[in-house]
Amino acid sequence: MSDTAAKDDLSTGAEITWCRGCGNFGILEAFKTAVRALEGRGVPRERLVIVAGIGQHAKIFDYAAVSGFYSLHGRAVATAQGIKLANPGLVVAAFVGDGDTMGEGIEHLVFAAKRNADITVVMHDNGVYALTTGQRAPTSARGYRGPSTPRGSVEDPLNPLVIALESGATFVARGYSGRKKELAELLTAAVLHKGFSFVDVLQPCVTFNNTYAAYEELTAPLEGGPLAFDDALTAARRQDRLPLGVFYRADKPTHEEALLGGRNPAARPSRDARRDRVRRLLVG
Ligand SMILES: Cc1ncc(C[n+]2csc(CCOP(=O)(O)OP(=O)(O)O)c2C)c(N)n1
Ligand code: SF4
Repeated sequence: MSDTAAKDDLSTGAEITWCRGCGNFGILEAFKTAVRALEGRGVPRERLVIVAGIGQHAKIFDYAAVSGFYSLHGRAVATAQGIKLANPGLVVAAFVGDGDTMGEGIEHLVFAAKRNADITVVMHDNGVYALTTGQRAPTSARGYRGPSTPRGSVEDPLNPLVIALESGATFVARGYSGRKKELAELLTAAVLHKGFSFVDVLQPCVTFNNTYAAYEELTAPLEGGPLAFDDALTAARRQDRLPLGVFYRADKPTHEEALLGGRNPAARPSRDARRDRVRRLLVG
């Protein structure tokens, strides 16, 4: 378990306000490792843009020295799509909460996956609305007790992997903040994937939903992944084990390719093209 963050070239100097032992530390560390791995794979950090929602997870934006955009609660996936469409030359990753993306912003996830937007969504899945002090989230287990469900939640949780698969995501993976090396590899592969990537990261919240013991017992590497679609769904539905790895991967044209046909709206036109435009304006 990691409960501090080392100072390095990707640190921002901002005071880290996560609780000691929070799973978000593991995600931050894995992301930094992934940024360095991506630089070795042709993705310089200057081309990388991160987007965050609002919540404990979103503070990763404050703690990782990468360009980006602090979005609204539930709107990080929509913002990430907008950035990618405005400049397809950028590599865009959204860090979202499970409350943020399985609740208020679930429609953005579904449609980004459906259209195969070429972005990566990393969901910090702590099964709770943590920043607002522990209310039940759409991913909270049946029986979860918090301020909004003092007698225990009477609802079953949503399954994020099944939603991503059924919506059309072309890269679907599950990681665990307690396995940082494997998580860094998953994040790297997700960002390199051309198309919509979804990584569900199991993230214990030591204050409101401490799942370390359960995850240590239940998580295990996924065997044989990536799997065929139906097998990926079956593996995603397992409750007796929580497999970790890439469940599904597919090649499909991206939304940006389909919509822009290779054009980059942010690219500066050539000198000749600019001169032609001025001539047309002046001469008609
Ligand atoms: C539109 C809107 N609705 C509600 C809120 C209040 N709010 C801020 S953070 C949060 C919960 C965050 O939970 P989650 O997305 O799971 O992130 P976590 O804090 O657990 O990382 C809520 C409801 C808000 N800021 N904006
Ligand atoms: S409340 Fe939970 S999610 Fe927030 S910093 Fe503390 S342990 Fe992490």
